[in-house]
Amino acid sequence: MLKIGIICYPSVGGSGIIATELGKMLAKKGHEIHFITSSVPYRLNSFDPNIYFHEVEVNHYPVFQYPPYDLALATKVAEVIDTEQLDIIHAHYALPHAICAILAKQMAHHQVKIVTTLHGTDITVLGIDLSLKKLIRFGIEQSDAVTAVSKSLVKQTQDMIQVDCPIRVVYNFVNETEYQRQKVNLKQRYGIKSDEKVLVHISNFRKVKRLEDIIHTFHLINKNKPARLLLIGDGPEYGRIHELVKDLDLDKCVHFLGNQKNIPELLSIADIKLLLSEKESFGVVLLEAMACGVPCIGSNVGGIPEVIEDGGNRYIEELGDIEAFAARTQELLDDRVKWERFSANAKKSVLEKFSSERIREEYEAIYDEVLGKT
Ligand code: GMT
Repeated sequence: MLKIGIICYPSVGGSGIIATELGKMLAKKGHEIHFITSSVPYRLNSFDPNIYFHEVEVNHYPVFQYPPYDLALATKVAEVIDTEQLDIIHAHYALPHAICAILAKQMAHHQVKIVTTLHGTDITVLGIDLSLKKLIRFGIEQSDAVTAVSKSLVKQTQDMIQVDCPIRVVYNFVNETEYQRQKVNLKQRYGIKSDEKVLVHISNFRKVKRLEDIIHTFHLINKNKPARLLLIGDGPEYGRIHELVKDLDLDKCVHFLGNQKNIPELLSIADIKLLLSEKESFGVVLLEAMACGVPCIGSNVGGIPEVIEDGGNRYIEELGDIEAFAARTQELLDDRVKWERFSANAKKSVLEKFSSERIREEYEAIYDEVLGKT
């Protein structure tokens, strides 16, 4: 059994969820897991004697204009490597987490291997700040193994960073026991009629998520027959999208729910999930919906087509093509037999292609390989 340190963002985002769920699964298998982050990860909600949490504290010295979180993290990681005699550091994101892990490895006395998982936003950041390219390349090349969450992200990373090392694809997964369609009566609680159709979108409301496309697609659907749209999450676009909803006179049928914990329950009243982003290396929210039997309509961007394959029927349309998104959504809403087929295919895909057990084994094989155990 291994001692594994996990560095991730503790917040609601997909990368933090994947890192935490992976840690929980590894702990169940008997590995000793050490989360090293600024606060207890959002999904670390159950007790396991194999799971430890090491909080990174940042002191606010007046001499620094910005608190040096990355340095505090590297110092803490080095400390945990030595005190806990870690075998592996699994860094989620090259920037800053792999960089901190590399620095920590050099400071620590105990030998450790670094596995880095790329989640996509590194590459997005690079599109904005090219000066970071060398640093991201360094983080990737100095890791003992690097994974990315989709083939598309591997290609994008190679194209943009020209790294001189292999990057393997390890897909994301969901906790299948938690994410299942449940018999819930939530529709009534939101004042939704039992025969009214429900669309859902979940994100951190960043510009790349193209929430205006979600609203315009819903607007077209709603013109045909009154429906509801649940918007779950929060972020920088909230105010602007709220205005748009008001301007289109949709405020009675669009529900802004903010960040929610009971996602499987909410997905259980949904008919269709929309993810129309302009950048998306994977889209964990798609898997969450699929696990609850909710068919997904997505933009043909990044890893989205790897997650929602067409399976003989198109789920994917070109970025920004509101009419096409609305037509596909309407098609599924109007044809129950087709909807049932899509719903069943979605669940099957989660259990087969994205099985959590399988993904855990893939990561374990990588850990063993870098430790020279295979
Ligand atoms: O999408 C975001 O802004 C959040 C970000 C994160 O750190 O969770 O998501 C990235 O990682 C997720 C987990 O691998 C992927 O499902 C998301 O597609 C990816 N986001 C982008 O590529 C924009």
